[in-house]
Amino acid sequence: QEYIASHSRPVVSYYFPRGVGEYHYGERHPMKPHRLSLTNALVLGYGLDKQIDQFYCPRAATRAELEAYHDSDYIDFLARQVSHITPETQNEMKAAIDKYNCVEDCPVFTDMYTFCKQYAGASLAGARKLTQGATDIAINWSGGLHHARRGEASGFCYVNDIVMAILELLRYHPRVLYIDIDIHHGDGVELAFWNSNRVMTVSFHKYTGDFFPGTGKLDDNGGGLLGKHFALNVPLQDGIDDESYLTIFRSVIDDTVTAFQPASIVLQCGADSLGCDRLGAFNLSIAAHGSCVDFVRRYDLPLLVLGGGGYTIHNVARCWTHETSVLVGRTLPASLPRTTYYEYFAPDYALHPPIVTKVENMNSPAALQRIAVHIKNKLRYLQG
Ligand code: V1S
Ligand code: CA
Ligand code: ZN
Repeated sequence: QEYIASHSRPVVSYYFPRGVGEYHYGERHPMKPHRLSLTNALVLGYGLDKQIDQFYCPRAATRAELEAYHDSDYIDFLARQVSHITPETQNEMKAAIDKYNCVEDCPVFTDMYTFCKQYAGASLAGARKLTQGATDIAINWSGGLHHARRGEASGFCYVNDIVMAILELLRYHPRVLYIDIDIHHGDGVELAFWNSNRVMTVSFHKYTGDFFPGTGKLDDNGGGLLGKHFALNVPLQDGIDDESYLTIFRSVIDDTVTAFQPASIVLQCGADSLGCDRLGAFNLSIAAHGSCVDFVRRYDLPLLVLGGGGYTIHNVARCWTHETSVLVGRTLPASLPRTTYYEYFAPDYALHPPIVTKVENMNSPAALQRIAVHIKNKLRYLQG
């Protein structure tokens, strides 16, 4: 009996704020919260809720919780956008909207403040369960909005739930490792902990002059008195395939965990690194994206798993459903269950649709090997 208990599977908790899939950034905007409804429908359709130990509808974050990271004048601004914005009120607010970067990429939309408090509340709830030892793995697919700054919105992100969750973990854990597999650089999280030796940030991303947000070069490694060497960046080129990505991911993460010895891990699973993404240009399959999640899970450390980008929404839902199954240790049937959104998954209705290669792999094995070795050498600074 005892033997079985000590080898029992991890406790997995899942956080889905009520109605979080019903917000709209705007008709032409690529960020579609509706993908969260598709994901949740597939998770329930597959019956994964029966394997998940705790299925929560978390409360919204409070203003005080948001202010643990964000400037109060910025939160004031977000809070004032509660009612429907008319052209007249938007005109009056124009200066503030510009100041807080709530234009184009980050439009003002109906109930955006409630949306922010919901996704941030879910990440915080997960972090708290982890620090209480009440769960081993916490999943919030509505979180992972890694670009938000202390005092302004950036890249579809208004409040930085990741920074808030890491600050909560740091109350109990001496060191937290942040891993980011979204195709974009995790700049907001890197910036928040740039001067810290208690948070190591590692982002894998497309890095070319004009790709958003334009930061994250190999030699950006943290700063200040304490933070130097505690940020890692893995700049990649278009078209990276499963084998190349998994090789560099496993090498960098294994070296980082050995050198940094984190007490917990936060994993941002942006699904815009999949092939066929509307904004991305990598070539990963859902299986390979999920293998990254599985690789991190195997360290058996308290783990907070978050969403992020992902703009071909039928694949985002497939990906995060598959990853939920990886985290609970179950293999799913290849055919998708019938849900309200079944028609989104035409024509194959499969969990792992064939990925049509659109972009050539511009990452040579030699270039990737050089990056891996370079990072291995950087991690030597952490020892001793
Ligand atoms: N790539 C890209 C892209 N597309 C858009 C966009 C398109 C239509 C719209 F109606 C509104 C926005 N913006 C961008 C990027 C921002 C990408 C953010 C990724 C977020 C994440 O996945 O990492 C996490 C959730 N913005 C830009 O490239 C900036 C511009 C330079 C070009 C687009 N215009 C709208 C603003 C300026
Ligand atoms: Ca990234
Ligand atoms: Zn992204």
